[in-house]
Amino acid sequence: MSTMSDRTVLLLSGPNLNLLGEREPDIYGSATLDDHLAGATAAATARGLTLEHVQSNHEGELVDAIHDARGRCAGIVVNPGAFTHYAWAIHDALAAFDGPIVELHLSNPAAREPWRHTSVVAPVAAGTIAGFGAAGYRMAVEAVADLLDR
Ligand code: CA2
Repeated sequence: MSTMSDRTVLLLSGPNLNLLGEREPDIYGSATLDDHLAGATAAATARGLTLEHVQSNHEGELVDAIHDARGRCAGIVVNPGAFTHYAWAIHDALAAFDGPIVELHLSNPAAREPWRHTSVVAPVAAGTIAGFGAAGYRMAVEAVADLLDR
């Protein structure tokens, strides 16, 4: 039987985010995913939270990670990458998660190509942090912490 942790937060990173720091620094910055993880972990520790991280380029693996968080993690921060815009299986998995969910983007998809303006994750998230680059990782963890402390 799994044990619910009221202080563990899952950070989920979708496809291609493992390439951060290698290409497109003008859009996504020069920091690597490990750098963002370090920032998010520091923010989590400061709020008495433990951060877990899963990155995958595969939709089903992200769905599995969300299922694994059920009854075990208190909240989720998710940057679904391009899955944001069409992956209904991720929407459905998140809808079956009980705690607060914060959607996170480095860039501001609303200010980019029209196909990025739709998010299938937004309807199951408490809110979205987008366009603040690396600072968004700290802000998203803060947002989950605030929701948990309510
Ligand atoms: O702004 C974000 O965080 C995004 O979720 C990033 C996704 C994009 O499809 C979303 O619309 C917005 C793409 C991540 C791709 O990251 C790369 C990093 C380095 C090189 C190529 C892609």
